[in-house]
Amino acid sequence: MIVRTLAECENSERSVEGGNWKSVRMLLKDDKMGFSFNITTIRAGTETLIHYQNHLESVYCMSGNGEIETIADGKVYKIEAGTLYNLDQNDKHFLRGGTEDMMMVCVFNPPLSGREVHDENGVYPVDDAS
Ligand code: 9YT
Repeated sequence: MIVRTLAECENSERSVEGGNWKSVRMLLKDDKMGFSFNITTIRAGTETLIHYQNHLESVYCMSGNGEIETIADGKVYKIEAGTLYNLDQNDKHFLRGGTEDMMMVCVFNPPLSGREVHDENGVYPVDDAS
């Protein structure tokens, strides 16, 4: 059994600062669940280019507001509390914070391994180590 609280994870190496966002990584690859589980804050008024070429991600908005634009087709989707979006096509996108910070639950498959931050193309590296 693995039990952790957000408070203890926030005050540890699990808290990763990304500039436009902060990610508290409550479950990681070495927990061997097959996915990672993060609580992410997307800061109000920011725009981030993201392209998870090596990962699928589901994102559930708990609070705040913003939008996501998929670059391939230019579609813009509103995000508010209760919205779940899924990058099932490794969709390249802009993620924009609205008038308030967004608090998101983020699940990655394959799992993140720890301190990943986006490269200049919005990509997280693949982790080949077993
Ligand atoms: C929604 C999103 O992808 N935000 C960037 C941070 C990421 N969720 C992470 O590393 O937890």
